[in-house]
Amino acid sequence: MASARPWWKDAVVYQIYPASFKDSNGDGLGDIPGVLSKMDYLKGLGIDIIWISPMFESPQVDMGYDISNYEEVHAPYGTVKDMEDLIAACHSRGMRLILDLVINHTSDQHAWFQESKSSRDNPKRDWYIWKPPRYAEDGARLPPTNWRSYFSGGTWEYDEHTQEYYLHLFAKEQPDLNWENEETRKAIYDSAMRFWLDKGVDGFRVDCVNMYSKVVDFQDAPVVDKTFYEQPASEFYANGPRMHEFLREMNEQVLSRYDAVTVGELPHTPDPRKVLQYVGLGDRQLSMVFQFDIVAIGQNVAQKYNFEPWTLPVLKEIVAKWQQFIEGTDGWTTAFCENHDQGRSVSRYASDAPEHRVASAKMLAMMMCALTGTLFVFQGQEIGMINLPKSWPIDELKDIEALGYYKSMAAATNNDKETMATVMRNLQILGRDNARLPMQWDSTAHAGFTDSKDGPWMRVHDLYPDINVTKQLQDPGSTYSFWKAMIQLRKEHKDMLVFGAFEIFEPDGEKTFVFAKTHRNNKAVVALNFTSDDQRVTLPPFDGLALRVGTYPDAADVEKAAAPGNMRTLRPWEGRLYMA
Ligand code: TEU
Repeated sequence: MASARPWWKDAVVYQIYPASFKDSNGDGLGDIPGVLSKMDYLKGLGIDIIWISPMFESPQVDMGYDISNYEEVHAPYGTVKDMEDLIAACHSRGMRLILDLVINHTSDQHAWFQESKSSRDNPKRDWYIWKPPRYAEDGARLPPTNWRSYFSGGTWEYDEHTQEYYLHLFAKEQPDLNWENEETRKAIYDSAMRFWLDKGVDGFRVDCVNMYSKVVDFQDAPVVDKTFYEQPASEFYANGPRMHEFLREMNEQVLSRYDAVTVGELPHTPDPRKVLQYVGLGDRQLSMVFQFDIVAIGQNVAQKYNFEPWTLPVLKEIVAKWQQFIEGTDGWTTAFCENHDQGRSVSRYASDAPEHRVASAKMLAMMMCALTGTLFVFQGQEIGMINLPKSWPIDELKDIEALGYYKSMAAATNNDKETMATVMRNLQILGRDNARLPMQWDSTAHAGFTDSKDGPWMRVHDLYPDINVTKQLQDPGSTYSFWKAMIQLRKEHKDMLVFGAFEIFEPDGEKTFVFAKTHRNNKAVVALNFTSDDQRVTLPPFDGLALRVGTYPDAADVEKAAAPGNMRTLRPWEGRLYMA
């Protein structure tokens, strides 16, 4: 039911990770003026909306997802004035800007938390989640529950001064706000949302959007991982009892008054019916969400970084499921496979071997640009950036989650050599650092990301002389040029490619992925080879299918030479798009 088509549905969104995008002042860290200097580059790629990851004032324990003041900019990134300039720079180019809305928690340095922890009877005590200790039979002090935090260890931190624990689903420096308190919610709406909406931002990517409502009787989670005391506990804090009520309130009181778009981050929600509750247009909660199945591929349920090999039918089923779940409803979906929390898609879903990585990047670009939903591209994806080199040691990693996992595994196994080698391999595939390497702009020192004498805040990928923007801008056969052409094609054929009905063929095939997108009598067929060998595929028997785009430069000639009929041979990691 493609009835309503608000402005954000056919938009292409580009995510900027400010620390790693472009340094303008030589301090080794990206910044807002750096973003401003690349606006024409983004416009040239065909981007409609920029989503910038947190650029707010923050002690940076979790790269800005720990905010100490929603109404200030992290000084090394720039000023509120720079943000106003960025809003204007987007709008003057017909583009929009969305910010990251991190309101499940604040930094422990936020003034609200400083007050809250100052005494048990402080008026803001109840703005965070405080609980008394439990005591074991031997008198040992225990946290209120055994819940595991995302960054290893428990979710409760003891405060000596007031002798209670506070809840933190992430780092102990990221205390969870108490959404049960109406005054807190109002303060969040004012400070984190209205402040920026009044300056003209066009919406938000909403961090941890389903975690605000906890099951408030705070019970222990069942033991599923005997290695640790702390246990996965998402059933007690994800999609909690008041979640939809809170989002409706937020929409009614804030978002709807500005025509703001929202894309919520929705982990722990595999059931399409539950996802639809968030994204139905009529219910006015969120515009769309990032459902997590695609990025959870290869992750273990109990210990996310324990990498598990997977097969192509798994990926195909996930893509099909989240393409089709909105059919016949008023919901909307997203197409994405990268962000700042994930390994690079070429390395995870295809091949980053030197001889295959360009083909792989183009093949994935073709897939993404043909999917229904709002399309999200993460910085560097458009040039086919890949995971960090396998040879890098743990000292090169910066992410609090990666380091937490590394330390907890070392402690649990007494630094067992074999285990720790596996841990490093897991992080090289799945670690968040993979996405956070500086953007590769050119082949000069530090990939043109910074001219700091001391180099960038995080090491630049060894392969930047090969994989960089400047080189690709000049090359019509590059990954960048392919993305640009595919984005244009997506816009020209939006009825099929952005809004069309999705159909999958041979879902069990382990080597190739063939799907169709249909709008009325028009069809697009995408055939993708997910292996490093030639593969035979059967195109669906639609009349008049003709090749429209191929990821290999000679695709048109090869197509002409193909034997009559529906069989085709795809070369390693090749993709072809046909239309009828
Ligand atoms: O992530 C929240 C989240 O649910 C996770 O999937 C996250 O990727 C983490 O790695 C869990 O294992 C958001 C942000 O995207 C992330 O960068 C932040 O660290 C987190 O919230 C806390 O704000």
